[in-house]
Amino acid sequence: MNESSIPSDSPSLVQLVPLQSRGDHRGSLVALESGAQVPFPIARVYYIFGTKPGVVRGLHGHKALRQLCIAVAGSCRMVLDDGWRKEEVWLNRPDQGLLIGPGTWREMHDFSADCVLMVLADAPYDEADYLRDYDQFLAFVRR
Ligand code: T46
Repeated sequence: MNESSIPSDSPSLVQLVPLQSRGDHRGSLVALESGAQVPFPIARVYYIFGTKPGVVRGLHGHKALRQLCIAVAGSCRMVLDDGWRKEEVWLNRPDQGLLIGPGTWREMHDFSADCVLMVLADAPYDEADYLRDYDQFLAFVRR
């Protein structure tokens, strides 16, 4: 298979989910529930903060994990790669989530000093689900 065999109507790798912000005179609130804004059962939540300047995080794929990533403060640039094409998106809104499914290589770049990236996942942490070597990732998605 080569790049010409990718259907021209393939959906974008960047799947953004709007998260309703309930604002009033006091400020804003976003609520996340499985089956509503989050299209999977939430099994784990983690957040990344204090990332040092110039650091790139991620650099792996997952075999089965689904996740929703939200920059609840600050910003970072997410690069997604399905083994055929790459797309990128800035995460910089607490009222927007990025869905990342299995078989997607992800890299996080350009973290602002105040970035807090919160991630909701559909499974507990399992190192066996990671594809941390790019060639192994390619073999997985092109199998
Ligand atoms: C992902 C991107 C967006 C745990 O012990 N439990 C956890 O739930 C997680 C996520 C990580 N860890 C340990 C594993 C490593 O020793 O924390 C350490 C840092 O994890 P990692 O280097 O995988 O972090 P990132 O920022 O490169 O990637 C993370 C997630 O691991 C990954 O699933 O999609 O954020």
